[in-house]
Amino acid sequence: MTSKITALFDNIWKNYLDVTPSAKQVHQLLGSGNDVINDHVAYRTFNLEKVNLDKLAAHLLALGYKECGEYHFEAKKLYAKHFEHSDSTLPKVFISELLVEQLSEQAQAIIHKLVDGLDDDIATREDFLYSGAAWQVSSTEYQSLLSESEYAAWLAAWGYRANHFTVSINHLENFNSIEAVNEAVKQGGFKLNTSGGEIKGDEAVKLEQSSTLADKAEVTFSDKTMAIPSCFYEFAKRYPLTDGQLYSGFVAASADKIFESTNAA
Ligand code: OOG
Ligand code: NI
Repeated sequence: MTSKITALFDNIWKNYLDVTPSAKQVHQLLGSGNDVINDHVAYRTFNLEKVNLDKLAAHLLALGYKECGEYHFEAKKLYAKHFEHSDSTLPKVFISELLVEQLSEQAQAIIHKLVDGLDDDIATREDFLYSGAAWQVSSTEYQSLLSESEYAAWLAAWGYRANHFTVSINHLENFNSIEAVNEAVKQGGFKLNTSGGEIKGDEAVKLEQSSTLADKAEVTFSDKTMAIPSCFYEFAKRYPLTDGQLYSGFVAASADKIFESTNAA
């Protein structure tokens, strides 16, 4: 089972690096051998039957992951869950879905057109979590979604791939604090997401997080090719609860700001 999971995350990581070259450099900058462990990987989707959160989660549940927490983001019109594996060296997975029915009629029409064209069983395919966008979207549809929901636009352009990987600061040998990680990343020439401050959360909520601003990569829209924000890299430091175990959940107020790492700079 573990080798199947390792192979899955290897594929997801390669597919992520295709559009996030900075992640490889940041990985090298922070790591000193085999100490770069992924705290979590994140996915985005629409809450439409064919591709909803549960369809993505099915891939993880089949590999022994368990559902562990749920989160609501009212302003961004999102719902999310996170999944954990009993093997704590495996990354947690955070999956959010856009509540499509809460968008304008125009945005809903674009999104339904994308998803309606997909095969009914698309989400069950073995490579679904690293398959990208199987639909055709035009740059005007992208811009139209962008004016209403950055999340919807990102998802229309990039589809099913990891939105980000996350370095577990707890496991790094050369770094102990999120401040030191942030300094090294900035010194390396990479920009951080400053929405809500560079550091989201604190010891009181048992989780500190920061992230790069997404790279830019070319998307082949149906009418033209254009470089837009792709994916980002996150850094997380977890603190122990009173039982000595590291907090394993997410913090909605922090996540709300992490979503903004794919905003255009
Ligand atoms: C997910 C944002 C939330 C976290 O660690 O709080 C998140 C996203 O940007 O899709 O990953
Ligand atoms: Ni994250």
